[in-house]
Amino acid sequence: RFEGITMAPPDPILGVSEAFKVDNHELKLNLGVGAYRTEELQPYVLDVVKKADKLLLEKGENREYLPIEGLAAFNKVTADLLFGADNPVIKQQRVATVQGLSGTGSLRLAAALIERYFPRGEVLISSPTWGNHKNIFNDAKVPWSEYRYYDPKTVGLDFEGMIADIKAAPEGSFILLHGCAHNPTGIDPTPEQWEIIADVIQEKNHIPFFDIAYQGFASGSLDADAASVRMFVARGMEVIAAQSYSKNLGLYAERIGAINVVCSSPDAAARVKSQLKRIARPMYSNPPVHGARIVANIVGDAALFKEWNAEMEMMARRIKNVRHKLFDSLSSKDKSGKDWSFVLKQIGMFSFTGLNKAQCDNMTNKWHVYMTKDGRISLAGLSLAKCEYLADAIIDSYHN
Ligand code: PLP
Ligand code: TYF
Repeated sequence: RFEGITMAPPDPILGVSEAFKVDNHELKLNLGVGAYRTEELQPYVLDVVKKADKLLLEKGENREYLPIEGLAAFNKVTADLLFGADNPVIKQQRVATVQGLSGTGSLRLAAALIERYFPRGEVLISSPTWGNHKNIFNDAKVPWSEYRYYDPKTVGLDFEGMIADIKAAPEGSFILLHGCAHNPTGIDPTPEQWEIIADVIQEKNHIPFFDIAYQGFASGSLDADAASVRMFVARGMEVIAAQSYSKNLGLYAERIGAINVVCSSPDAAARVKSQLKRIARPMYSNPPVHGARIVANIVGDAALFKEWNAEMEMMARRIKNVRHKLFDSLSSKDKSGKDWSFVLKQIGMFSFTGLNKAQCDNMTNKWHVYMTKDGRISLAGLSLAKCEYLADAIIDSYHN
């Protein structure tokens, strides 16, 4: 009876790593998946995580189930990190925070909440966006449509298009926003543009729904990267925000994150939390404990917290250095007069090159550079030593 089942397509991002593995070329580069690598292109475990692990082992904590909503100490610090510990919404207990299976699982909980309690709810996502967003809302049976975001002419933000589309959406829509370091484009609104986005969302009674997967990893500062979310919250709006510790603590495989729903009253927050738990219960019962303990212990210890911030800043700086080197290499090698400054203007771990699908195929087939077909490259998978080679590949692909 399983004979009728057809083959599912590979994930467009994780599939790139599969193809990379079977290539034996010595110059091959994996710029597909967004995962931080050292200058030697090796995976990186933060020192502060190793220390926290050691402390946890010494404490010998048990492996009992967590409550459905996750580890209380984690849920407290994760909301504090996102909104700021002295934010009135926290003091007033207006935030429903539930530990989720990293960013993805947290987004999925929010999608299920929308499906259940907003029968006419529609989500607007940016065009383009992280590929999994569409999967998540499709899976949760939440209708979605796109707002304009990327302008291929400028390799920048189509701000007017974005505003027009958010204005045109039915009242009370959920507007999915990337808190910082937009994936895949690396293009973020300016602070002034964020204010205008908030104006329009407020006017239309929309609900801002933040996906913040790179807090502290984009700029190196946890506070700076949360500025967009905090600005919306400071306006007194109801906000949804999904967090992830995959990038900023390198806890990819621990699956640690959270969903936060900022409500208008503590009562509403308690009710929302109870419903999020009800959604989680039949799906996975309760979340894993280890990543939650790591986060809670690091944030709860002043010395470890300081060390984390320094390591995050180091990772962010390495990516910025690579970005500069790539820009320099492109500018000096390319004799066509093309303006490559968009590479410098983008932030976070990705650069959106503007390469089309055929050009991306050339990158992979001729140059053994593995990347997603939308023209995105992960600078976190690039080293200073490989920038010149990559610049040759990009220039060759552009002009072919
Ligand atoms: N949202 C965005 C925009 C991402 O780029 C990612 C991946 O890093 C995620 C969510 C979630 O990743 P994870 O499920 O590993 O937290
Ligand atoms: O966009 C990326 O590369 C990261 C990693 O299903 C990722 O966000 C990719 C695919 C996926 C989960 C995480």
